[in-house]
Amino acid sequence: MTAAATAHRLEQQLHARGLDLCRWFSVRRYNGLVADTRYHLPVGGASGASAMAGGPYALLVGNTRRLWPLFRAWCSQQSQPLPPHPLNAYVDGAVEEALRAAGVGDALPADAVRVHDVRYAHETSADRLLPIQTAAHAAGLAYYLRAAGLSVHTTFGPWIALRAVVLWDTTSASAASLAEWEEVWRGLDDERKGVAALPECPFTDAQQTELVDRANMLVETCGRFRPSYAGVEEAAPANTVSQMLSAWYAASNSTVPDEALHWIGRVCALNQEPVMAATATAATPTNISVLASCPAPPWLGWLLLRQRAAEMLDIDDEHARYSAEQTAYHYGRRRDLL
Ligand code: B12
Repeated sequence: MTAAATAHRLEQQLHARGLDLCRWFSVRRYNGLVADTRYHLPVGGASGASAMAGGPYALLVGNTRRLWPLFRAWCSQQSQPLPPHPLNAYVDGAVEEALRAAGVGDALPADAVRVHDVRYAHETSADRLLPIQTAAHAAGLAYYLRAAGLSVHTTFGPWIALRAVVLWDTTSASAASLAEWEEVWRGLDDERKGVAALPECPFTDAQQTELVDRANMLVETCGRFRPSYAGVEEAAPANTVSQMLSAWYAASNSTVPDEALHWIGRVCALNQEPVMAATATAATPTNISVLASCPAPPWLGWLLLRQRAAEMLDIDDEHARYSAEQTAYHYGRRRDLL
């Protein structure tokens, strides 16, 4: 298989597993954005020696809402109980399978450009943590509004997740293999205009201020909230969902769109007792009184931050936003939704 066909096949294989956002980026460009050398990626592969002038490139892998049904289907095929972090396990397996199917790992001859490492977004140990939002920025995939901790995509807005970075070793590659891959990467660079320039901020100054202020406030008020990584106890909810929504939108001088209100209601209710979930599942956009008594979950602010960002960018909710079930799982970690 030629290098171009291999690259194409890899992306196809990832896409088929719900990892539908793939972008190549220059490792040098990424390193150039990150002052802290602890987070730098090797420019030449495992040994760090540089073998290419402009490269190498790495492949950033992420997903939109498309992942959810495929992940659910995978869960239903697993023996119970599911692993402690089912989504991480799914992503690990999906990337490994895609690499195997594309034949880019150990199957390649020693003098070929080959994959030598995959850095997953969920690896948080000091020696493996990768600021993947910066990689997505370097790749032109999503603008990183650092002060609010948000990566936003042109089409999907904040409704994306970043999953992994695939690193290629070029150090022991033959000149022929190197030349072939350089051509692929050069082609990709030209083809995808986003890669040629860093993404521009899609928010106005006022919008940025709102998002950053909100994010800072959330860090102060729910700083203790650690949804998945540390297992720290969640802060107790102070308000009902309705009260919190009113306060947020009043402060933004806007009103929550009816359809978003319905969706938020469903997300919150799915995290409540089954009886509340059943009520909300049946709720229509005009029958959302259920929210008046539904206690605001501790993560609601983080969800509203994303919802506000999506509203500012005029994101097409129907095609971009996560389903209520997916959102409820990501934020509330209800394993019974799997
Ligand atoms: C640790 C972590 C958390 C922690 C702490 C978060 C924090 N911000 O401190 C906790 C558990 C609280 C958390 C919570 C959530 N998280 Co989180 N989290 C992470 C994780 C694993 C690492 C973040 C990190 O520590 N990075 C390292 C630091 C040093 O990087 P940095 O702050 O970006 O700093 C670098 C840049 O500033 C760069 N830099 C310097 N100058 C410049 C200049 C430019 C122009 C650029 C671009 C960069 C740049 O240099 C710095 C490094 O030296 C990432 C995945 C990952 N691997 O990145 C997900 C991630 C950031 N989380 C994510 C999400 C969605 C959440 C939650 C909403 C999840 C949830 N279920 O509720 C919540 C909400 C909290 C929030 N802040 O938004 C998503 C964000 C996706 C998106 N579209 O934006 C990520 C990317 C995971 C994913 N799979 O997609 N998270």
